[in-house]
Amino acid sequence: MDARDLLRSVRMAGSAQGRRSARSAWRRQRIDARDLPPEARGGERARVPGTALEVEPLPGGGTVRFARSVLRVRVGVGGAVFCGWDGAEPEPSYAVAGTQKWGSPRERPSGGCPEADPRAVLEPDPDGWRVVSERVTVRVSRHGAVEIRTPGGRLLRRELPPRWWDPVGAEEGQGAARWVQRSETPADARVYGLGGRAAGPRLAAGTYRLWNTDPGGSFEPGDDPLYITMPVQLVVADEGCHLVFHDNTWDGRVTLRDGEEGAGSGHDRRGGCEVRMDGGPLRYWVITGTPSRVMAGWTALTGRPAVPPRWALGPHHSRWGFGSAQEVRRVVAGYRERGLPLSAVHLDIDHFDGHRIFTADPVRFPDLPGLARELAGQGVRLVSIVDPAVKAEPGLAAYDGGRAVDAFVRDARGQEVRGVVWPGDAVFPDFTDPEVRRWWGGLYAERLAQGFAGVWHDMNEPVSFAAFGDATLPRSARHALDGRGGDHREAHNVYALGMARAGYEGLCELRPEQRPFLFSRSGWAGMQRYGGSWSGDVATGWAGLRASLALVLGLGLCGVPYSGPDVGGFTGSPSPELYLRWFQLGAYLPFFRTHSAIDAGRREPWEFGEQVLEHARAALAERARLLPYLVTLAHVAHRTGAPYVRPLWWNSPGDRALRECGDAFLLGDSLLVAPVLEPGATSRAVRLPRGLWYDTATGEPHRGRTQVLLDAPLGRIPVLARAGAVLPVAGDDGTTELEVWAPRQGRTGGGVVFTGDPEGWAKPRMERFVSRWEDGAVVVERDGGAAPAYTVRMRGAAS
Ligand code: NBV
Repeated sequence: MDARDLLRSVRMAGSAQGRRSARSAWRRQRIDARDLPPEARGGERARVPGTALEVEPLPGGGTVRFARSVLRVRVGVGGAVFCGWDGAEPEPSYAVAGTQKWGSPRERPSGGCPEADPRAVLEPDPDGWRVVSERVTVRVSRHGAVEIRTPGGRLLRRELPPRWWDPVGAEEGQGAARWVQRSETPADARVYGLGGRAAGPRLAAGTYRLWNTDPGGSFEPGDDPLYITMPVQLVVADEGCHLVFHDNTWDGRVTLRDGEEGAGSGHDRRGGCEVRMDGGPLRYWVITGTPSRVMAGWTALTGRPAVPPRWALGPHHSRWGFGSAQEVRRVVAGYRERGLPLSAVHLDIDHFDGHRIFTADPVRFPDLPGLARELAGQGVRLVSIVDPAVKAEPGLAAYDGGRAVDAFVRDARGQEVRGVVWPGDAVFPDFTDPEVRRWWGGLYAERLAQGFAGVWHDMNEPVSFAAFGDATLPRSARHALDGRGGDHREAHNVYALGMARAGYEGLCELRPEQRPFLFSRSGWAGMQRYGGSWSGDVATGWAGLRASLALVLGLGLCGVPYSGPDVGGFTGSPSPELYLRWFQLGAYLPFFRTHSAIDAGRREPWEFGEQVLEHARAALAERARLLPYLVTLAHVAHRTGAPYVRPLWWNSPGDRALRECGDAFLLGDSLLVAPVLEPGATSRAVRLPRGLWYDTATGEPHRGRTQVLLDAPLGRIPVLARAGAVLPVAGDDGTTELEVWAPRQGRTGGGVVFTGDPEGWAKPRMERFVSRWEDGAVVVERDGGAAPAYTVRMRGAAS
């Protein structure tokens, strides 16, 4: 027990819940001591592949047999490289599940693992072997180093021979070996990703744990890991970009080391990465190319991001502790009376009956369907929190129903694992069991009947309160793992992914005509197939504001483009200025929601004085104006994997200064947003990517590749538009118009517009527009020459 644990247990000891948490923590420790295999660190033998003995060419590459292991290299059509050691294959995998086809929700995800590229074959090379394909060259040395090179031969990544520690007595490659894989990247490489990291988006040198964790209370940039960890890294370097994904769900650590350039001396020190896993297969994918190609490849492999219903791109208001339907009505009326748009209200755990999921408090929320109808009449949807833990209480429908299908996680001796969460003693559905997922998905019928339009998954790391130690299930707890069987060490990180799948598929089944709205606190690679995420309990403060953006950017680069923070922060009371700056940032992020803890201050825009209210009103109006653009970005993300919110280097990965930028972002192709993340600022500097950019407030043009100082009065944050951009916006009467920013003289520009079914599955319409100069004027036309069917608003000076 460390000091933090001790404090936690002392704090908890005073309450009944605290005593339960203490008991639960002891129970967890006892079960693990009894059922986990002994950690024989030191007793195990270390193993390296040894020298190559023979090769076998196979589709997409081949197999190299070493003295003490075997490596399969397989290049897929499209260029994704798979490397699997010790017989590891691409599937089964929780991440690789293929793209969701647009159309009927009944159409199950298909594809996933790409076909082997028939033209890519393993051939001898002076140092070993190589596989040459159109997009990438893979070289395998005689000792098991693997190099990933561009077709032109530039080195993107070198994976050194791995090392395993086989459990004593296990055959080589047959036991749950720990392993480590070191690699080198170019000296100038910068790394992004690894899930949701508060200190990002660029990941500084250091060690990052891969174990989904509720930090407890609230978090700041120094807290790591958080709710979503993923072994996905996007690496950006002058030589080119690549994504590497170690497809392994176990607990692990990634250590990054920055490279150093020898100032032309030729003595560069390469960047380094070490992946250390506690078990599970040693297999990884590498996808190379431009950032947009890489994200397209990644989401082709793990699934395209779900498109939220249109209303989910509007403003949401949430609070833990509305306390009653009356209070919900009061807040909604507050928005209405002030003429502020509101799309959805979220009900947290306090609307349940005694914190029991799939129930409603009969006194404080006596008629949820009625409330939902009333709000729907005002254009406001209701969203429900859903926690995975079920109160262990006979007579409770979710508990009895779960027991009937043997849904709950058991220990190695077959006893139901008891934890403690909000309702008290609780049990946990095993979402790695397909039958359990089906049963759980069916429970959402109750939420739909109560009138909820969407769901919010919380506490699914999963959390079981503990007075000390890891606040989750015992590591020895058993899971189905989709028929393979295993324990929580392997299932923990995909627990929330399975819950998301269960919820998503349940909603598709129950309400087939509508796209589900689902977002989840925890998750893993591939979670975008089912929905989005949010920051979790970000601490109220300027550091928390900065972390909010880091999380959205980082998750986007892991393939999860729909997310956003608790605007105003989860805890305490923000100053009016902090609240406003958070609100202004949130208005440009995909998921725009105010939310706070039960004991935190208010978050309604009118609670911070007249001036803040007026500025928040302007931010809401701009959000509403940009709604057609956000809808377009949601479809673009679904088609291509490109996140709505992108780092400034997205189109200029060679611009090294941009790689360090964590305080500005691109919203799609057309806009650059430079939020204010510091107190007292009325202007801010930003380095612009190449091209020409207009300040949307003043129309002033700014050259790219320079640093500019922009006005950022309290009333707005700087937003720039790319010269040539064509983007859809809502006109004053609500119809879609095209906003066109003049291209540079003699240049062209353009943009894409998606329109379509706001809530259903009908295929959207896509139109491409081109902007150019003709006889001293800017013209815009549809690809193919037709005039646009929209009103066109020209912006930006000719330059
Ligand atoms: O359900 C209560 C909260 C929720 O408001 C928050 O958004 C989640 O991140 N929840 C965590 C559980 C307890 C937090 C202390």
